[in-house]
Amino acid sequence: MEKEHAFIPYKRKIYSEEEMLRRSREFFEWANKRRTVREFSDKHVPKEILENIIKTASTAPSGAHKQPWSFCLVSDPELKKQIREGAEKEEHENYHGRMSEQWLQDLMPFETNEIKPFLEIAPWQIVVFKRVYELDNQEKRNNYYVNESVGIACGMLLLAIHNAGLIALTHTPSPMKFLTTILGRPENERPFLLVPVGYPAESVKVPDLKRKPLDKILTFYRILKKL
Ligand code: IYR
Repeated sequence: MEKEHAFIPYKRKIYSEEEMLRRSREFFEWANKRRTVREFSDKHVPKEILENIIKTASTAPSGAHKQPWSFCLVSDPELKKQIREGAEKEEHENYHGRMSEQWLQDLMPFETNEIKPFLEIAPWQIVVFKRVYELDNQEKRNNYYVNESVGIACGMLLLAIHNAGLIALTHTPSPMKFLTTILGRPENERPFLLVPVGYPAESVKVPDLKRKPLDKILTFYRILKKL
């Protein structure tokens, strides 16, 4: 079997433990400031910023380095309107029958409903597609761990948006097939996430959420004592 990639040296800067402690704490404190925001300003954001954010997302690891993602960047008002209409149609069904009582109750603190103005107001929508296989001269070639790979890329996308000083909403209108049709995506792609990006609306508020403390999410395993 032919080797596709040569191996090259990889060196990275090593920090002192003190420096690592400081960097990791500061990075956490900064990441902890990220919030999902549902109200956007229509203020323009230059395209190159979005391109850099998407380039960052595409540095994510992926199964067999297949990079099974496609990002669609939408700013056209007519397309945004079509996407809003498609999403609101599905969400109407969700909020009026498809979602369980328990689900609706769990969503109460977020005050969400089927009306999605942010899909038109935010200057950009990033529509992330996962590529379930590749087409190589009509032949299907497998991608691997597609959900994991695209999920990680989306996490990195959200942090890159936060780093640029912008806000995002991870929106998953369900089902999302209308996005394939509106954006004319090929048969090997499935919609994964819809991410409006922009500045927050003036004096915007977010729910007063608390994140789980470490002892609720982390189980630490000590070295087992030999008998
Ligand atoms: N997709 C719907 C409902 C929704 C579901 C969950 I889980 C959320 O965390 C938020 C919303 C909507 O976007 O309104």
